Amino acid sequence: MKLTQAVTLAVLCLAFPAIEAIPTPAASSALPTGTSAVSGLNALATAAGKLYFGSATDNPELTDTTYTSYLNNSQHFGQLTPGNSMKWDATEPEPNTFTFTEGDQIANLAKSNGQILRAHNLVWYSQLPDWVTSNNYNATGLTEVIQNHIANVAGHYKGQPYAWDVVNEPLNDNGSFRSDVFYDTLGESYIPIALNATRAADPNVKLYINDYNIEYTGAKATAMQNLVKSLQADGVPIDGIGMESHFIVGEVPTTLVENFQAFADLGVEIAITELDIRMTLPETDALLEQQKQDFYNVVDACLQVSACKGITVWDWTDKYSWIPSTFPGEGAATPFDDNYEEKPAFDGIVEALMGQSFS
Ligand code: 9MR
Repeated sequence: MKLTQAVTLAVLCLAFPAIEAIPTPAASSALPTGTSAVSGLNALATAAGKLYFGSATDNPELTDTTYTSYLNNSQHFGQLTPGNSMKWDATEPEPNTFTFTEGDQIANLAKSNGQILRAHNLVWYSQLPDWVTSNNYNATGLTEVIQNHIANVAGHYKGQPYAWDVVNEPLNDNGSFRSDVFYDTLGESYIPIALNATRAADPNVKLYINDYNIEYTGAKATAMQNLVKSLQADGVPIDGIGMESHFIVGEVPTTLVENFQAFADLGVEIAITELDIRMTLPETDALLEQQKQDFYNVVDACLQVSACKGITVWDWTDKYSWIPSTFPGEGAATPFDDNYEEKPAFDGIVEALMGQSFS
C-alpha cells in the first residue's frame, strides 16, 4: 500500500510538477496517516479537469481537531457541503425567524480554507420544522413561505456558494412526484417557484435539483430528465442535477456514464453530490477490495463526462458517516476508516483520478 502510494507520488510529481506533496507530518502531528503519500484528492481532481473533490461535513465534527486537520486541507478537499446546518429546520425553525450560526460556521470554514461551498438545501420534505406542515397554508400562503425562506437563506449566503441544492429529492422511485406539503399544496409549481426565488436571491449561484436513484438509467432518471426539459421549455432556470450516489458495495450501477451523458445532452451540468458505498458489516478484505473497484467506477464515470463538475463524498471518514445509524448492521461506506486510515477505496479514487486502469 505505502509503496503504491510512494510510486503514485513520484508519478504525480513528474506529471504535475506544480502540485506539491502535503508536507510529511512530524511524528507528533495530529494529521492522519497517509496524508503525505499522495498530493491530494482535490489536487488530482482539478488536474483531471474537474472543479473539485469535496466532502460533506457537519458542525459537531468540527471540534475534532484530527478530523479538521484533514478536512481543512484543500489539497484533499476542495469543496464542502454542510450535511445539516443549512436545512430548513436549522435556518428557519420558527416562521420568519432565521438562524445562520451553524451554517455560517461551515460557509466561513470553506472560505478560510479556500474551498468551494455547495449549499444544501432549500426545499425538501425532510428536516422541515413542524410549522411548515402544520399551519395548513393554502397555495398562496405556502408560495410566500417558500419565497420568504429562500429570499432570506439564499440571500444571506449570496455570492458564497458555487451551487445551491434548491429542490431536494422531489421524485419517487417510480418517477412520480413525491407527495409532501409542497407538492400536495402547489403541485409541480413549487419547483419553478423555488428555482425562480433562488435565482432572484443569488443571481450567479448554480441552481440544482438533487436526488437519489437517478444515477442510473430507469424510470426515475427519465422522470428527472423530463422535469429538466419541462423547466427549460417554460423558461425556468435550472443549471444542474445532483446525483446523490448512496451506493451499496457490489451494486454500483453499470449505466452511470450513459445516464450522466443523457443529462449532459439536455444542457445541464451534473455533480456527484453525496457519494458513499456501504457494506454489510463486518468488513472483509473481499468487501474492501470490491469497494475499491466501486469507488473507482463512480469516480471514473464522472471523469468520462465533461458535464460532471465534481465529486462530493458524504463525509470522508467512517467515523462520521450517517450510514450505521440509518442502516443498522451496515457501514464502512467512506474512503477512510474510523481512525482516519486510508482504505483500499481511497486508492480506487486516486487511480481513477489519475486516469489509471484499475489495479
Ligand atoms: O447526513 C445527514 C444526516 O446527518 C441527517 O441525520 C439526515 C436526516 O435526514 O440527513 C442526512 O443527509 C441527507 C441529505 O441531506 C439528503 N440526501 C440523503 C442524506 C442522507 O440521509
